[in-house]
Amino acid sequence: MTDFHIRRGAEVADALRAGRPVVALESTIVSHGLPRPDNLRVAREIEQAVRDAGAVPATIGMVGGQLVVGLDDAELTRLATVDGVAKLSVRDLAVAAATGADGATTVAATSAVAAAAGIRVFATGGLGGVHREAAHTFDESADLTTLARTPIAVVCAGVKSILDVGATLERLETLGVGVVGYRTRRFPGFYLTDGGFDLDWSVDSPEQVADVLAAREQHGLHAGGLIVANPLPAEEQLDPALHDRTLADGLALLEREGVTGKAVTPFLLAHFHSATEGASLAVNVRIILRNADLAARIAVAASRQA
Ligand code: PSU
Ligand code: MN
Repeated sequence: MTDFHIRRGAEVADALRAGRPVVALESTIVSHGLPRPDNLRVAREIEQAVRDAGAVPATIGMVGGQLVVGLDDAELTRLATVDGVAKLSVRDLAVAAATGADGATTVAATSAVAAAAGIRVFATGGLGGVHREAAHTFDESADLTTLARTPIAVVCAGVKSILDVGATLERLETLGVGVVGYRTRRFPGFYLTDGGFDLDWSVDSPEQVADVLAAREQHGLHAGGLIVANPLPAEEQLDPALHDRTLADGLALLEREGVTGKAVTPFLLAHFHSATEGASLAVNVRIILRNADLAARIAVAASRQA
């Protein structure tokens, strides 16, 4: 029988065995969320941000049908530069493995693989969620349903502002996914500091997030994910007027060009990056680097408690 086991990179395997802090990172932002050639540079910077805060980065992706937790630099380069890298949600993983595909894992797939590999903390930019036309299109990211059953903490700047943020928060409640603000009681809106909705809970330190994870595990009552929503400082956000204009144009373009399904998110992100002449890209990179730093500090705090 062919061997489809998940491969851990050497450094990640050593760290997990020794109980040292590890942070999972996704590859869809690298292959589909950020424009070339910045994507590869940023992917390396994200890993460095995790290292600088004292944890081992484990970027997850699929290379030639092999699921890898902790891509090496050649593998990361391949997923960032080769054409035809598939966008893999959880349902795609087995088919992609069996057909020997190259693939980038979304938040959903990265969470599932990371949790299976024993990683408890994951950093990304913004979650997928309920799209604005979801009442008609039923377009809701599998990120939400996957987090309902996957025990991992995801550090993100809320959900992408291209989505219906209020509907996404309602779905997260229904699905039993925990949501805490990091030093805020407002849910962040990715490019924007404030996504327009209140949160019930706020935490103040990496240690407190580690306490939440410990309580969950000891109670054994909550099997799903925990979203740690880390907003950009207001002075670093995308200009809200520019944001709203760009989004309105992007949604109109989406409709005109008939873009649907899994192409929607990459299309809108690419539109932002070109229409704002790189301003949204700079903000996007800041978001990810800040989340990588916080995730690493949470992983360090959690490993000290163990
Ligand atoms: N956030 C970003 N850039 C991205 C994504 C999120 O800043 O590229 C990706 C994530 O991988 C997320 C996916 O899981 O978009 C959601 O896609 P969809 O809406 O098709 O589920
Ligand atoms: Mn979708």
